[in-house]
Amino acid sequence: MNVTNIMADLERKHPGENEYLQAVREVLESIEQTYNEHPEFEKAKIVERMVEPDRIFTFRVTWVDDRGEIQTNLGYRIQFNSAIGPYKGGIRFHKAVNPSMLKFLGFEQTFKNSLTTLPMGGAKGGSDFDPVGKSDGEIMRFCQAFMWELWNNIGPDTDIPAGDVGVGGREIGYMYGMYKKLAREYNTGVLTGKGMTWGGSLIRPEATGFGALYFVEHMLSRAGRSIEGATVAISGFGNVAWGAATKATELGAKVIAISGPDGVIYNPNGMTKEKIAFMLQLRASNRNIVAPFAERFPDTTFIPGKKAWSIKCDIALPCAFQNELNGEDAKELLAAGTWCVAEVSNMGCTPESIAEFQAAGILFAPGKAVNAGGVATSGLEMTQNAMHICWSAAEVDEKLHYIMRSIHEQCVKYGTQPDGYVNYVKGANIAGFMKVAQAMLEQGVV
Ligand code: 2IT
Repeated sequence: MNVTNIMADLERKHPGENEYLQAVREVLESIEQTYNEHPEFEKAKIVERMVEPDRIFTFRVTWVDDRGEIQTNLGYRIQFNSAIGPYKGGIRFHKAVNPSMLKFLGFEQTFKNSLTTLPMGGAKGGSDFDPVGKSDGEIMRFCQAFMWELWNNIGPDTDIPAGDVGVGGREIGYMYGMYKKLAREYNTGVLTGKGMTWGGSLIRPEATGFGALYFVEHMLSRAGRSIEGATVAISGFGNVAWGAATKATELGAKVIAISGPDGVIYNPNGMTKEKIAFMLQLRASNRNIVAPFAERFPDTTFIPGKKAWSIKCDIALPCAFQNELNGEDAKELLAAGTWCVAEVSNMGCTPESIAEFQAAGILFAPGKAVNAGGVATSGLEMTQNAMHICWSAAEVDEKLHYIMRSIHEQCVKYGTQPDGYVNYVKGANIAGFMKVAQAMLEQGVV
């Protein structure tokens, strides 16, 4: 494989799809050496086939807003790779959603799902629908209209969507209601992240954040460090940030920052139960601002226009959006003494920032390893649905622990450099790739 040639070809075919090209380049650079030790991969053109999605559905979603006006959005489902299992991945509702964003996410999902140890292929979907400021009725009508188009292309053994940015339990509920009506079957396993009374898995809402902290614990313990007493800066205040803040606090760390598009909350005394619960209220208010947190808790300060990375911390956890931490932010964190960065958002760090962290020799791990607990617990939800049973929270949490330990071990196995430094980016990419590549090889040219 020649990365330069493959990338030049992709850039020609998909001009301007920057996030997608960024995600592919990172994986190809990581796997190049290992790939070239396997002439059978080269012969089967595994990489050339893997970088393109199997298929993309694009559809119009038309709905009526509260003023009676007709609105039109674009909807997508990208079925990326089904070598090791049915297509699996979230749905993102955000005004900036476009094919490049969903292709990067679907590509990443393929390797992430492979790392989970469970049999799931990669997919992603979404819409440029902007949930900010929408009423509950508008959200419901949009979700219904979205599913009206999508339902025929998904199924418990075909393609299983879930939540992502802008899609939580409420949206999954509305989408499932419409799916059930159209399919005339109670196929619970067609979506994950469901409500607890109708097939949802305990711990799924917490799983992305909890799993991330379990991963961080493994990283730290290997490096001879502990999370207890460490200061943690978290970006975002949504479902993922909430799970991370909850578990970090439970493990004895002090969460000193959360943030939103409007600025950062400096929280020098750390989280309390009330503060963590208020994060959920902020998300549910649908306003996408974090400032009210400081009005509610006088021991905190709102700093407008600033990112979480402006707060001095030991551990930085990007939990919001892709490329939310750039090279300048990385320099600021390093100067302030940050010694561990774990991406919890997908591709939260730019390539420049990752290069900074790795050059400084601090602990850094990529989203596809750190945040895989979310989709892994979706996989456990599918298993419970298929078996028509419900596991206890403790059973699910124990399995999540096992999975995160296994992902960490795979990263260490494939990412340990001759000098002992663990390149978690390389480790995660090679481990995720090997399993998918082997399956594609054995299944022939399809
Ligand atoms: O990025 C992700 O892994 C998710 N949004 C969760 C996907 C899933 O199928 O649970």
